[in-house]
Amino acid sequence: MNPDVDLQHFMRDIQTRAESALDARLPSATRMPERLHQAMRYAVLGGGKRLRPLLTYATGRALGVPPEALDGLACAVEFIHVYSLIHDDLPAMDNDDLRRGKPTCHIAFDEATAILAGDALQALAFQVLAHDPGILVGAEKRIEMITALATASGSYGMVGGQAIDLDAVGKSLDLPALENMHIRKTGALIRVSVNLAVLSAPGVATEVAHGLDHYAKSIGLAFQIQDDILDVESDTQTLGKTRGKDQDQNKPTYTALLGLSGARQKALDMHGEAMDALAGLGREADLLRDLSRFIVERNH
Ligand code: GRG
Repeated sequence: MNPDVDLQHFMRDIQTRAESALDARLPSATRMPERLHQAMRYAVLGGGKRLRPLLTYATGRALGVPPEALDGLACAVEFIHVYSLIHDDLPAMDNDDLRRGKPTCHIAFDEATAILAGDALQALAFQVLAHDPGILVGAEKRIEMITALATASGSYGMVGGQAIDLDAVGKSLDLPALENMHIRKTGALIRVSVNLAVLSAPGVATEVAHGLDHYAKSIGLAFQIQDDILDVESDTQTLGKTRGKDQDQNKPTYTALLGLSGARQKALDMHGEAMDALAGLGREADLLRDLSRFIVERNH
């Protein structure tokens, strides 16, 4: 079998599956307050690579969890991700007008509506984890899942990483400090996308769970390094978001610290670490391997 073809099929299937799972869990655009619900649907639907859902479903496949039991988990993580994109694009943060190839939420609607849409998506994520009937675990496991997502997205995770990032504008960070920021800002949510699927599988051996967590941590960093590379090398149209923002805002990046070829090597090293972390798993984890490769080879 050609791994590229397998991955393309999987990505297409999951992107379609995630789209309808997200659609089904979002409030209807005709339900009050209509404008808020329209903004939530505008930001979530019809765009994005759905990398985090892809990781949840690929981990589930490696552990024998059926996709129906993963839909709610994948949606919860994607709702948090989209809320972070909406808020990150606001004038008070990155002040961007393009996201996923279309006007950002506050441009298409207005700033107050965009803030509220992000807030409501965050709440919806936890509502889904707490109540989604498809998630086939008991109350105790659900609480573990809610705790994991809250920790990954809160002040010790994504929001904390964003705070460190905002504070670092115009300053120089060394490599460990840059890595610490990204482990929180983008890495934590990528990591929990894998770990929620692990929590949904019964009887996962501790070494397997550790291996998957290490895989997720490694690809989280690889993802960010590639993001920095693309910010230098790609163009706005391919990225679907404004290129070169990091340099313009004088933000510390892997490319600034290591140069382009150093950053490329570091991304490959992280991919290698992710592969090693999956050594205890067989062919059932091949999609996770392919996704890691996709992360370091992607052009958007
Ligand atoms: C504002 C609460 C708050 C958090 C912001 C993660 C984050 C923290 C902001 C996202 C902004 C950003 C551009 C981060 C750099 C890397 C990143 C997460 C890019 C977007 O993720 P992709 O490439 O996006 O997976 P798609 O659109 O494909 O889902």
